[in-house]
Amino acid sequence: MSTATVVPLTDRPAWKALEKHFRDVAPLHLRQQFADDPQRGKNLCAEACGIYFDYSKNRITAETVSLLIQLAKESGLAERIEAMFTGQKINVTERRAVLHVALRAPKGEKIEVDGQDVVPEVHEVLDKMSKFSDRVRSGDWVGHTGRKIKNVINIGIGGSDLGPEMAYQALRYYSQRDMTFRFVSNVDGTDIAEATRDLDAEETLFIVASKTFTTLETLTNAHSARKWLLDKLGDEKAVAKHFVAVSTNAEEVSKFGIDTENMFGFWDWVGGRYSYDSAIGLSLMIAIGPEQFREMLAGFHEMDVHFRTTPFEKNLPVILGMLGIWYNNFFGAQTVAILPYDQYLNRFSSYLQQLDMESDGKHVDLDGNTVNYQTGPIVWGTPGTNGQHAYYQLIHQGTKLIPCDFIGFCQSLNHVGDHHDLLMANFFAQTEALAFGKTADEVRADGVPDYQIPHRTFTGNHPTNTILLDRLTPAALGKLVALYEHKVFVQGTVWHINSFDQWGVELGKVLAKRIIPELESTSPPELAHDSSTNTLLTRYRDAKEK
Ligand code: G6Q
Repeated sequence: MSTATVVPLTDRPAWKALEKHFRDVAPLHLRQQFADDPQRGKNLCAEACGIYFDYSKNRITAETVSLLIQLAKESGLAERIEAMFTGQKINVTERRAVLHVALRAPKGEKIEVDGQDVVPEVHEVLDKMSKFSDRVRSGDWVGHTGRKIKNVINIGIGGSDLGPEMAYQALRYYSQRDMTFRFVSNVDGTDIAEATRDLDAEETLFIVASKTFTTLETLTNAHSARKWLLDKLGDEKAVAKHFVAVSTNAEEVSKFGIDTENMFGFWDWVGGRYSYDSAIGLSLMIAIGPEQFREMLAGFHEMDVHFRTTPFEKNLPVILGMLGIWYNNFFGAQTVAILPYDQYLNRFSSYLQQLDMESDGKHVDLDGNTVNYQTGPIVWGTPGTNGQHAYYQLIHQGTKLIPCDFIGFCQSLNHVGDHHDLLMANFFAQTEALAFGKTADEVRADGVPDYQIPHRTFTGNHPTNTILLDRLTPAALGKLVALYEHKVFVQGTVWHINSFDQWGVELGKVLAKRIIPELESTSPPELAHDSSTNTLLTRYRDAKEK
């Protein structure tokens, strides 16, 4: 797709209009805006796919929204959406299509890459995963000594770890409870040691999940897992029953000793951080079963259709993405907090951190020019209410502007006393307090002594989005993840960057290689780094020998 036709971001008419408009809107207070328009809380809302999205507590007016939508249009967003959904090679630096949406396309839909429909292949792999998952869950697939598999350990890192782990945690309620699922990613030996120490090798299945099957951390962990297994079972043949792989690299899988019959494939048009709904989600499928996995895919697909077909004014990923642009590029906000009020979503912010920061953490545009505006924000957060007793202080009373996404559910999956009402009372109270604050007069009226008044005053006017769903189901998770995937895409499109490469990650994959022999060799080569690195390496080598 040609990228040359897009006007540079800061020259687009809507951008210029937004710069001017910002000067009018920045001084407005949400307290006043809600007082002026009693219907604001109903007007600045959108609802689709079972997601109620209230964006009224943002520092915007109706005009802001229409200018942001105008900017999305001037950025060629409609064309880019079509380019992605029709398999054009929009990942220009790797010359690849970007088709995570094909992973959840229903049978019969046609999506072509280089003239070939990829949807049948997607379903072939899904069917193979389903058969395998059913066999493991039912006890038909047994370990080398004939015992049922009770433990599944996914070995992967980055996109091959964060997605499956986040989704397993999120959907744990729906998982097979007599099985144990663990996720090993860190090359720190502690990770694999702790994951295996209390498990019986005869009942343990390892899934080695690596798109390239060359990633140092994953292969090191996989080899250590293999050794652990063989030490316990003492027979090379055991590997076939206790190891399967998820990869695009059959040759390396087979070199490792895994029968490629037990390999689940995917494709170069699936980016690591967009891959947990492919075979990379095999551990999740074993946990929740094929049927619920497919329900999750249907949820993803519903959001895909919404994103592709809904006018921007009502389009959830578009509105969410453009509000992010408003704070990032006009208010100068550096970060976004993702605050799910659901314990099952305890890994959701970390997952989104990779999705967003690896995708839009770029400083050159699609044409290779250094950008003269801010791109991807720092994404962080933890589940509520824990954060309230930790860092919310800074959000309420610090000097930084931190836009927050509050995510909550009307129904709890675990009915324990009145916990859910208490949780959600906090959820609603926080966005209210952040928006409206507490004036000095209000504080004084509470009888607070004068010397404390400035300290106990809350300026308010802190922007939040509220994303409210009925219940955390597999489909709901799919919708939420797709919402954020597309939000990231919307922003990447406006910034005119490639959201689908990750050269910064590739750098990490080669950097350590030079140092490994310097640490491990018995006759190490002379150190030729800078004086800091040389001294640190020498200190490490000396201390290690002691
Ligand atoms: C994701 C990144 C990165 C990748 C890991 C693991 O988009 O590319 O996080 O997923 O580096 O790579 P492999 O799956 O190839 O082991």
